[in-house]
Amino acid sequence: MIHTVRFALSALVAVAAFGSVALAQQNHDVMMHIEEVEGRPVPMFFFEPVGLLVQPGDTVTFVAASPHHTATAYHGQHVKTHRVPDGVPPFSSPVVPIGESWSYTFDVPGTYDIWCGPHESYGMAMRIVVGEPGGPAEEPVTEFGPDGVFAIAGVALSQPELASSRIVANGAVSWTEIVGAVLAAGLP
Ligand SMILES: [Cu+2]
Repeated sequence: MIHTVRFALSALVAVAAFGSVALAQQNHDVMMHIEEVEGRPVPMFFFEPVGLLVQPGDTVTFVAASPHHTATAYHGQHVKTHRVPDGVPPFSSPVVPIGESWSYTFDVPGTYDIWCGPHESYGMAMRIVVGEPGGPAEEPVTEFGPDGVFAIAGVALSQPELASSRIVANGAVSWTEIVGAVLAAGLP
């Protein structure tokens, strides 16, 4: 009997502790989309939202609403321009099949630029601000080659709508806010 009561109490404490953690640390969904564009042979590949503010300790779940995307840090160890805060490991999802998802917890404050392995050259990149802006992703994109922010991805991340101060002010930036500029820049 005493044992049962102790068990019930410890379960209650565990629920209380989990509850407070769940309140403090939020989860955010980012969808990974493919969408046909009228009059164009190649569809758009994009993250929605394309700009997102989270707090340190928050988790972002990248949901593959369409096939074969990744969420990959612009990190020097990926042989790319380094555009995540110092001390952040070279994280990457595997290729996420349609209907599945991959989650990453952002602990280090600063600005993170992220690309999709298969679709970077089509403009599939996004920016996440963790807490407050900072780090190398605050610098303008200057390298648009394969080792930089490749092709249309560099165009997407250079849009003024994706300025980290604006991401902080708005909480999120939709792909619809930059799609016109991205298409105009020469998406196939
Ligand atoms: Cu993709």
